[in-house]
Amino acid sequence: MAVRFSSLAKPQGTWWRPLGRDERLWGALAVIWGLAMFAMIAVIWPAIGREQNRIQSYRIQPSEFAARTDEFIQTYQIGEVDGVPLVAPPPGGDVYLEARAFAWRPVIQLKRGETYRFLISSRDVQHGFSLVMAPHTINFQILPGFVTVIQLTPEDAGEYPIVCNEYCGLGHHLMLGRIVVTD
Ligand SMILES: [Cu+2]
Repeated sequence: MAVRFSSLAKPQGTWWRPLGRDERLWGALAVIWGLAMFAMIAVIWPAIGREQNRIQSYRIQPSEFAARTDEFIQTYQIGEVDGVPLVAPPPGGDVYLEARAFAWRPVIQLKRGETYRFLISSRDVQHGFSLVMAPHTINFQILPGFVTVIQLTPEDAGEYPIVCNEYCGLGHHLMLGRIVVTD
């Protein structure tokens, strides 16, 4: 004798409700809009956006990066700001920026309209690098053992904070770096 109602038996007929016309329409719109947003991020903004930055990263030992930062500071230091070395690298040159709990070093002075290659890494734990400096809006993670390389061309003179936006410990909220752009 056949079991007519059992969780093990296949239900008879069309047990599921077919999608209605409205559901199909909204489903299609959601898929189309999802693809449109994907295209914006992957194609449209990289093609027309001024703030885009090509981020590269390489492996490096934290001690090696610290040594290069020391050398960079010794070569181009012009002063001190609140106990942190102030460094003015030559236009077109490399800039080393090291994050550690809970500070950035050095303070960097740039010339407006010149392009610099920034090499950024962490000495200890994961930090975040967040900088809003026209035409750039930049936000990424900084990991010990990796150096992140970006190009920056400041458009306007002024002082710009570098914010650590990755919680890195009790002093996280104090972790502010600085870029000074001069004419
Ligand atoms: Cu941090």
